[in-house]
Amino acid sequence: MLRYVTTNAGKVREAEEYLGDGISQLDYDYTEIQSDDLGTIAARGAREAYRHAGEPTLVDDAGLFVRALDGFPGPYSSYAEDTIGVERTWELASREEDRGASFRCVLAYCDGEGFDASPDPVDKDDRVAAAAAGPDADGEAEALPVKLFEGRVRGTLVEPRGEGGFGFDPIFEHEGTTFAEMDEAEKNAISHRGRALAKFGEWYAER
Ligand code: ITT
Ligand code: NA
Repeated sequence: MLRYVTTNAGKVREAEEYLGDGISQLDYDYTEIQSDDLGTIAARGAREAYRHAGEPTLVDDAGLFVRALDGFPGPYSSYAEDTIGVERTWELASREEDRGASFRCVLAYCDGEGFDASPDPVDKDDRVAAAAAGPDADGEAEALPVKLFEGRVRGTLVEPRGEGGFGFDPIFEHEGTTFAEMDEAEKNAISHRGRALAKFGEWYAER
């Protein structure tokens, strides 16, 4: 059974909507290293979770990148939500003329096996993600292979609207609708996580 490693129930609902009952949540709080790169954080987490669970693991590291704030909070989004919260993140962004932002999600898969030399990465996101999957230096004799899948979506930050979704969804508008105003299927069809899940699903079906 593939384990979706997260403490966040909102992520699990979206992954289940996408991947069906082929997955189950592993509520495991892996060590989130400090890095400005989601792929590095997710790769480390996937290795740690695999060693912990002994089953194939998929770790999901995501963040909100605000253009006018040079990408803040980015990899520190969870910390930003826990400290200043969604409303005050919006207040910060609302002082800027440029309200552009993106959500990014990196999925890291580890099952203890190696991967065939992969064909050329699909796009630049995947090349960036592939580079981040390199060996780590966490003291293990050998770094387990990890495969990364990335998805991004652009949007505009707005005053909070909507009751659905989770996290920063109420302030993230895409083509006139906030992510919190969409149901799971609508959000998955365009979201960072949906795009990463689509790439993963295609690859996993072949494995
Ligand atoms: P895990 O690490 O246990 O998976 P988390 O919620 O801490 O749970 P992240 O570190 O990836 O996960 O999350 C970064 C932050 O971004 C966190 O505050 C999330 O609520 C938020 N976030 C992630 N995906 C989101 C999405 O699709 N919509 C809105 N906010 C999202
Ligand atoms: Na986290």
